[in-house]
Amino acid sequence: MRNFSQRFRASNRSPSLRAIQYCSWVVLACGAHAQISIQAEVRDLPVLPTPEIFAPALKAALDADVLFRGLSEASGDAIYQVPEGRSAEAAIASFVGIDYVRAPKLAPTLDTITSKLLVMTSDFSKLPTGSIAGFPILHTNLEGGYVVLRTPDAISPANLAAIRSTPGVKHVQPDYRYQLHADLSPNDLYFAQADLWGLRTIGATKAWSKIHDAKGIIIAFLDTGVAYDHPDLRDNMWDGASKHGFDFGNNDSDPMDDRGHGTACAGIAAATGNNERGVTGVAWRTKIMALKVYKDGEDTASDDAIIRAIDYAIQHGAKILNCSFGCPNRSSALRAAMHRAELAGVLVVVAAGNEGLNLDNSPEYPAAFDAPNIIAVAALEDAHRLAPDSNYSIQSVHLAAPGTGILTTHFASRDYQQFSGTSMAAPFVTGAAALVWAAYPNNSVGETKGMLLEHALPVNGLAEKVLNSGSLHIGFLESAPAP
Ligand SMILES: [Ca+2]
Ligand SMILES: [Ca+2]
Repeated sequence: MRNFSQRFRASNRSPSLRAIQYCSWVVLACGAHAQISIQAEVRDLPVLPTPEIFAPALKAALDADVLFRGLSEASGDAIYQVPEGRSAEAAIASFVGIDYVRAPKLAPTLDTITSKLLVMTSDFSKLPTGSIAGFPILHTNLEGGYVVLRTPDAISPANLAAIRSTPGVKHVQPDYRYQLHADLSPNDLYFAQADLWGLRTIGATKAWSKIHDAKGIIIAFLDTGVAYDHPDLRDNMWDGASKHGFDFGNNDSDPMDDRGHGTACAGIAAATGNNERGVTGVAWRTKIMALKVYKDGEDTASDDAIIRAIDYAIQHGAKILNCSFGCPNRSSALRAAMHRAELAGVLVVVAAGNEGLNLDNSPEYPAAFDAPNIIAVAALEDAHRLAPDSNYSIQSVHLAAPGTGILTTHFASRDYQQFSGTSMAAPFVTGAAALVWAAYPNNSVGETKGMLLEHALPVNGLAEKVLNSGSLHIGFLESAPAP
């Protein structure tokens, strides 16, 4: 599993810089004011540097002869480069109170720099048409409240300032990249040897005694696509479009899975149940909307693709969005899309991620958004323990669900395989939410989320790891009203 910061982690050979593994500046615009902060990861230092510590350094850096190279595609960080002919140490010495890590040999390559900016506005009519500050507008997202600008791989501070000061511009941000929380290596256990421990752990058989179908509930999977012709999925595909969804990664109408992740997630929540075949989802009958947000072969998705998928889901009646991606940067554009989902009564289930991190210290979005319609999910290794590589947080991860050795639908063979990770845990909650809504159709999004959290089973191994120390349990549905 790749980690964002590893892409930038320095192998810095300067002894004076050895302590700092990674450091870069983050530039965000808030309203009319540019707010500048710094991110750093430091090894072997007793105290982590904070943005406050770096603030004087930044002022000095901006005054110093250091080049602004552009915005990192992966993290959205602004990247500065020490010019040739000037030693990194000398440049660092001119910054007050900071060791600057990015020596010339670590200059960003093209693939780390974004060539797109999201320019948010509260009034499209005030924005110029065609281009902003000379940069062409690629497209306009009315629901999203932004236009996408094509910029060169390196954008100068003057050009950035020109964009920001253009009439109608409220906020400028990179088109952030979201890392798929995938561990796509299946562990090759065949169906006959597998058991569906996850479904038992969440009390599914109890719930099913009263309710097992959620026929009217549309679940959107924002993922690598879905193998909509899989024999255990095809009867549950949403039929609102010819190909059961849309491909926002490649901008085509066919969201066929090219990697298997989305197909695995869909099977856990919504594989057809009681059809004498394969596995069953938490909900036996429901509607799977396939929203591919990754370009074929890629495992990062852009803000823009994700936001367009969210608005598509809202417009086409989805009740639940299942998301398995994360990014350490807080995107205002994505936060606004989550709010539109909330207003539409849409629940967003998010995998907490697989780096073994405490998200209280290393927030990752969308999991860490403080949004009333988001449920973030950690992964269980067994009924009593968190999986070692599951992220956790007592503030922003709501509950845990089975996420190790989960047998589900496989895209390539149109057969079945086991997968692990928080991506597998999230769709248990997604399927559970579909059943809750089928049983209580008048629930608000807050009521459905509340029922899932309230009935989570307290587990000792989850103390201090997730809110309420609980794991998903839907046994309470056995006393739901008759469908
Ligand atoms: Ca496609
Ligand atoms: Ca089945």
